Amino acid sequence: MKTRLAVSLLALLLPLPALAQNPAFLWTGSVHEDVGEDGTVGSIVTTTNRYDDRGNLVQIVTHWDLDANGTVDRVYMDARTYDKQGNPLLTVAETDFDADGTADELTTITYTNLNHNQTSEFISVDRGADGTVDLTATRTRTFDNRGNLVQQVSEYDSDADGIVDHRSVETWTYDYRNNQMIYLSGATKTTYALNHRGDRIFSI
Ligand SMILES: [Ca+2]
Ligand SMILES: [Ca+2]
Ligand SMILES: [Ca+2]
Repeated sequence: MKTRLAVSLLALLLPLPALAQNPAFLWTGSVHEDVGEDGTVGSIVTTTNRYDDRGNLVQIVTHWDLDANGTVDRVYMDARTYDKQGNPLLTVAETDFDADGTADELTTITYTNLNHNQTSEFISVDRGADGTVDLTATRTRTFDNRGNLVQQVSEYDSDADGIVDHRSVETWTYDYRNNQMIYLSGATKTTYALNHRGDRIFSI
């Protein structure tokens, strides 16, 4: 059930390219998670996405009613800014874990275009929203000439002391002749079959 909720949420949070052709608009959806075998609703998650007149997703607000009693128990909201080309510049997010109106965690993500095929994100998390950053991370992505992600390097400084504590490298290798894509992350290797458009369709 948790997996299904996560997948549904992901679908909600993804920008909607088709609708993004329109001028500024709001899009709201909710997910009802059924946890009981008796069919009772376990939790209700409502997400509202706001787009600007260029079709950029500029705000996400998510409300969790964890016990489905009609009272919101957790709130997440963020604000996103873009450059004129629609490239993301900054996301500022706050989570109010107990929905008392005071944010409990602040996250900022700064996006940088390193060059035409490389982007970088710097993430900082202030737990407790007390003004002291507790965790930072950097994520650098490299794309091929077709715009496919080929490498992602993530570095985590889990105590924000300036020293990286964990680093991971993920790679995606495309073999268009054999319609395959190979994903590598540490000791994990997964091979995917690609369809004629180059989209992954299943793991082999
Ligand atoms: Ca709070
Ligand atoms: Ca803090
Ligand atoms: Ca550290």
